[in-house]
Amino acid sequence: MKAAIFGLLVAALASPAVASGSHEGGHDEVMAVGEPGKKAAATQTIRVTMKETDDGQMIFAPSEFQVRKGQTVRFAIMNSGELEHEFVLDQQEKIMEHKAAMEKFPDMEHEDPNAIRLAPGKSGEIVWKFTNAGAFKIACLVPGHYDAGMHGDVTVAKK
Ligand SMILES: [Cu+2]
Repeated sequence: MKAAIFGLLVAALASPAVASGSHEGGHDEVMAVGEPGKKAAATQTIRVTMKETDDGQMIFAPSEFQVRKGQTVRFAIMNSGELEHEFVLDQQEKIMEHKAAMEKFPDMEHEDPNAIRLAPGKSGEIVWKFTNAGAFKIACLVPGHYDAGMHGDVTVAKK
């Protein structure tokens, strides 16, 4: 239900032409970045830490990732900061739509399979299958965090 509401908010922020289209629900939507993976199929675990730095930045460490098309990856994500953070994996365009929605509706919650929100000191995971080659992003879309440096790049090689 929350995901459905988020979909509507995103559609409302998009151009009118798109808003009348096929954005409702979102669960059956094919994502360019891939699809939820099966843990047993994961061939690699990538550990990612989310935190604030002493000089006022917010970061993912590491923030650059190389994977291959068809690969299933387990992201083991740890929030070692003092603020709540999230890890959202998507294509750049969707990240920016989502960022705008979060700035408008900061209390919005969502439960998408490509995202996880973690309280300070908590850890979690996303198992993801990359089905397309290309350049994708990870980002924290808590308002202000992206602009404080909280984003990274995922490059998916053809094979
Ligand atoms: Cu954050």
